[in-house]
Amino acid sequence: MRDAGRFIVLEGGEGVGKTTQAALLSSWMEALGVPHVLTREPGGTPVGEAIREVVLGRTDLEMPPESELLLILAARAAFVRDVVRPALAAGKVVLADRFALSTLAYQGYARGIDLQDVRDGLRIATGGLSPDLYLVLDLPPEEGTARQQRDGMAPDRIEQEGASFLRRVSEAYIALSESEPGVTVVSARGAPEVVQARLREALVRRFPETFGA
Ligand code: T5A
Repeated sequence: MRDAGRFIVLEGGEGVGKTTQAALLSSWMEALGVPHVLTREPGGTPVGEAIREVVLGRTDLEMPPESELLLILAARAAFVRDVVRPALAAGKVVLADRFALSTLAYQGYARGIDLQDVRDGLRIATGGLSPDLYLVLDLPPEEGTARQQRDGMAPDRIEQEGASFLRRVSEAYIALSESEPGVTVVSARGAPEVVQARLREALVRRFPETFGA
């Protein structure tokens, strides 16, 4: 078994293929013998999954942006304490579908909450823990929405915000990829296996000791 202890996060707007790619990366890590934990946010813990049901599942609820932010941060605190830190301490890779970049993009840029307030909340929730690498999957928002609609995926409470909100999210990821440390942008265009090859290449380049031949 290889020594791991890396925190890697897949990010991007709706329908870019994070879940699909996370599962493929997990299979690859399995084949390489890299010990890892595959997880998602909001969720990943009992507290997080319960909050996910409210934040995403309750399409009937109107919620102030600040309530949404604080619920997501509440889920994150449990996620960091109960999933991420123990796995890293055990020398595993944590492969997460979304983390703090989502909060900056959705609650900060797209909902319009002051970015410094979001960062202050993130510091409380994460205790200052940052991923070693964010892999941002880049796809025009209308293509992500088209993929979801083609495959009959019902929109959750946040996805229901519509096209202009999703465009702000997409623009936010472009801005964040330039301003935040540890972000690599990967094109999400093409078949899943083509996107997967790009992601693996990025991981081998960044962590040759963990993922190299
Ligand atoms: N949120 C989350 C916040 O607002 N703040 C936060 O801090 C956090 C952590 C998460 C929601 O919560 C919000 C953001 C989100 O709105 P989610 O269900 O996890 O909710 O939503 P997404 O992450 O957007 O998940 P989706 O399933 O909608 O998109 P994915 O995971 O990016 O895409 P995936 O893999 O499910 O693929 C979508 C469809 O496209 C197909 C798949 O088969 C699937 O049908 N597909 C492809 N089709 C063609 N070519 C490819 N290369 C394809 N790859 C996948």
